[in-house]
Amino acid sequence: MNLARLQETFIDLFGETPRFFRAPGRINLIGEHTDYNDGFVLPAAIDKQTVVAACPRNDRKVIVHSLNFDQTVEFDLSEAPGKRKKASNPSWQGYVEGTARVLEAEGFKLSGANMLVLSDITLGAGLSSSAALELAIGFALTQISGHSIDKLKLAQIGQRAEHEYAGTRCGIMDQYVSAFGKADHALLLDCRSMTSKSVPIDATASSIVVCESKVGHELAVSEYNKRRAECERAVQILHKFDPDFTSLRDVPVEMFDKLAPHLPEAIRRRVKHVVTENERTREAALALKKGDITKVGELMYSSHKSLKDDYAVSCRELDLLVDIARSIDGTFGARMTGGGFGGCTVNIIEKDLVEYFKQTLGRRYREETGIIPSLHVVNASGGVSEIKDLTERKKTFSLGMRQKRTTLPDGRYLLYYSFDSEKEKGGSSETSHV
Ligand code: GAF
Repeated sequence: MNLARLQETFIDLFGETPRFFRAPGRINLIGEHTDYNDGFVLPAAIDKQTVVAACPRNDRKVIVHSLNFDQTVEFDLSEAPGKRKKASNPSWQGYVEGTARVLEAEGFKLSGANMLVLSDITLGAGLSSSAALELAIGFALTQISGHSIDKLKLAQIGQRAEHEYAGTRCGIMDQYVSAFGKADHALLLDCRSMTSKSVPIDATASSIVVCESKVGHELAVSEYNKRRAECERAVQILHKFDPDFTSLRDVPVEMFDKLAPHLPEAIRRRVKHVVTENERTREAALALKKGDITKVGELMYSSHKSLKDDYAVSCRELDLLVDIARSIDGTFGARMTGGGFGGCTVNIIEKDLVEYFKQTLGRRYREETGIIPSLHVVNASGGVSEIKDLTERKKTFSLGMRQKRTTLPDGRYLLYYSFDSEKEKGGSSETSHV
């Protein structure tokens, strides 16, 4: 679906001409599970995004229709939020209602709104579809209510919505990069000072390829929160040895080596990952700046190993994707990206060998697992914005995507999607198989 069609659909549903807002998903080159430890991350916003068409209403009702889910969410800002999540609420309601409620709690008085949402970020694939939704909704609501909002504030509001309404105690990385992303650049974000430096990504010789494993795990949120709690416990223990340790960011690798025997086994491994990952991330940013992609790739492999062995957030499918990628000519580096337990890998591939890489990885992953992965080249893009340019509005850049999932007895789930644009073109829809 293109934006002109989205506009027509909005007019059919709500009888008015909307304004358009967009916020991107992200990949993270390196720096995983370091953001909530005040550490360093190196993500890039990507050219996959969530678009929100929006108009203000005269009352305080917010009505949001998702074209991806073909579901509508409705709530009234003049009424207190429901205390308990209702089982009948769509899964994405928390992100939308949470963002609106937190905006109000932070002093942004909102008008009611009619909104239509369309995203081409695969949901639940580790590409930060939830942060993109929070940012696009938050930006749309503030703009149509006549407020200006600082992008850092918007990112923090999205993060708070995720904590309080979706139950994930996430860090700031996803919302920050969805707000501040820059075309052709990654951001080296210092999650303590909340400042970032943009690092150019030279796309002349290599490409970033995302590979969606099409698996996830029901336990991803609880395991994520558990890792965060383990890091907090580690800080409590280490603080006794040095009162300057207020987060794992403060622990240098040499100090970790000395203090490691004082930590319980599982916690020791979590800390090892975080302190070494912070070092790798700063090194990778320097290497990227110098155009040393071979070095960036080596650091990505080390990051994956650390996430697998010490942080224990990988899974069989992600490990397999990284192992296969590593054996293919033209691969500089590969690693899981995002929270883990499924989702996707990010790969840096020699530009001329991208098609070969996609075919080989796709075929071999399917042979081993029976699942057809989704592979796509992504480009670093800009952060949240209003789409004002009429020509951009007419441009086709967004796929309507419907998604279903099947939960397996062991708690893993498989994602199935179909793309409207493929159907429109008469092509076949894409599914995963076991
Ligand atoms: C998820 C979270 F939302 C981020 O804050 C970050 O912690 C990431 O997992 C792991 O690096 O995407």
